[in-house]
Amino acid sequence: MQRTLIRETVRNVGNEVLIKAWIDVRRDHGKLIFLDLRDRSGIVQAVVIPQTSPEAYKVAQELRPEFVVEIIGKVNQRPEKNVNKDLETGTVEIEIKEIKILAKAEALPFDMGRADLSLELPTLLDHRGLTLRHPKIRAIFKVQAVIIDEFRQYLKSYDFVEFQAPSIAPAVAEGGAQVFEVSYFEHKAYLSQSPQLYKQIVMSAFERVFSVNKIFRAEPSVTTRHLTEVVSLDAEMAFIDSWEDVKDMAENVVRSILKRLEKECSKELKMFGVTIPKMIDKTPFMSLIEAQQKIFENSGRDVRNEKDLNPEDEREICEIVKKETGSDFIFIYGYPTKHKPFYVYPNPENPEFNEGMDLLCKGLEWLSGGRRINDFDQLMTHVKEWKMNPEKIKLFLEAFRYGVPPEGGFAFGAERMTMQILELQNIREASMFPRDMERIDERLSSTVKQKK
Ligand code: AMO
Repeated sequence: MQRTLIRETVRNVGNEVLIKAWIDVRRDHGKLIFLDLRDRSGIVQAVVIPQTSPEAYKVAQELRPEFVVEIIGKVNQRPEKNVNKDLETGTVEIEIKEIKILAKAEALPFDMGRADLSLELPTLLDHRGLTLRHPKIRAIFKVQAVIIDEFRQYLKSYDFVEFQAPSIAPAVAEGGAQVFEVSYFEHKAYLSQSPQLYKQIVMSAFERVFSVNKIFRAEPSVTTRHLTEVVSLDAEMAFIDSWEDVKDMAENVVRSILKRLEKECSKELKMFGVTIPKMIDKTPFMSLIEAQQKIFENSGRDVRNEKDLNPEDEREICEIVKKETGSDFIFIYGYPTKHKPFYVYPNPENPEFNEGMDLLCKGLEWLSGGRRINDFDQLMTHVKEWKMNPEKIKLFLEAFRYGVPPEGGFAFGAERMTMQILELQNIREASMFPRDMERIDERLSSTVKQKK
């Protein structure tokens, strides 16, 4: 007999089916045993009746959650009053005839059979091998997979070519001290902070490129929005007229991701009780200076001379924009040139500020990007001013020595986007195996304690 997936049971009323699944929940009602069966497609309720299936009843008595079974049973329509509206298969019930155990499971360390898995974050992550099986946890990563896939699909449809950037780099792309040094034979090397310089090199050959890469940031603090290993969705495009072309492409990518999530992940969004953030027809944008002025006028907080927005500023400006326009998104552009990486294009009319941009959503930065310097001489001036060693980036510089069109690009973190769309409290929930200062699967803090 061919296997029937659980979501197909509703189309098999009256038929005998073979189901291969995990036991999600077992309820022993004395006379009857109810089993919620779970496979990749969903959950269905099944019942074992001792009078009609004594053998199966005997097996059902020893079952526990997470046992893996193969069952043969008949799909029955449930009477109207027993329909479970919360379950996709809530109109049917499987009457089990035979059960075969494929794998046993030990008693679970916690209850996994509820709609919400209400565990403390460390427990959730320490038991990832198990908690990942919970439908609500899997929903997070289904959403993330759709985000990444739509990023790819959309850019491919606009002629962008995918490439793979290396993870071991000879130099620091973004500046700053947030890098992991690796012991690379006799040499100094770093885990890549960003595929930035590589995507610019590859763009100079292909015009339009993107990558889905891991990036590594030695973020020295423990926050709810930072990881040390991030899935970075990067794009770069040539022949732009201004940074606004980059902004528009970034906006279109995000818009198409949101649309696809609405279409394909309505079940997952419902599980989290969330709706997609509102992206209006044209996402508003303003300069950093304008944003700081608005914050000052709104709350009297004077951040007008700061070089960037801090998390509180990001929250406040998003609230102001939401009130004024209804948009959950805002682009902020024009950061102080000196405080950003050397490759960002300075505004020709006011070179103290650059043509870099960030996209914020409901108080959180999703994306960074902007126009880059494409003129070789201008780039070399920046390399000197930023006190960089040109030898370390000679591959990059060579590309620009030989003609690169006006260009720009952007990147966003898949986890940040997932976290915020599902309104998760902590970015670690949006990373399957998160890396942070305290965790590389094992908890570093507890390991350190054990060693003492
Ligand atoms: P930036 O450093 O702003 O820009 O990173 C781009 C996006 O990556 C995500 N991100 C992170 N997510 C979680 N934890 C972190 N530690 C973390 N660091 C970054 C954020 C952020 O908006 N080269 C530029 C991009 C470009 O200009 O194309 C860059 O790396 O969502």
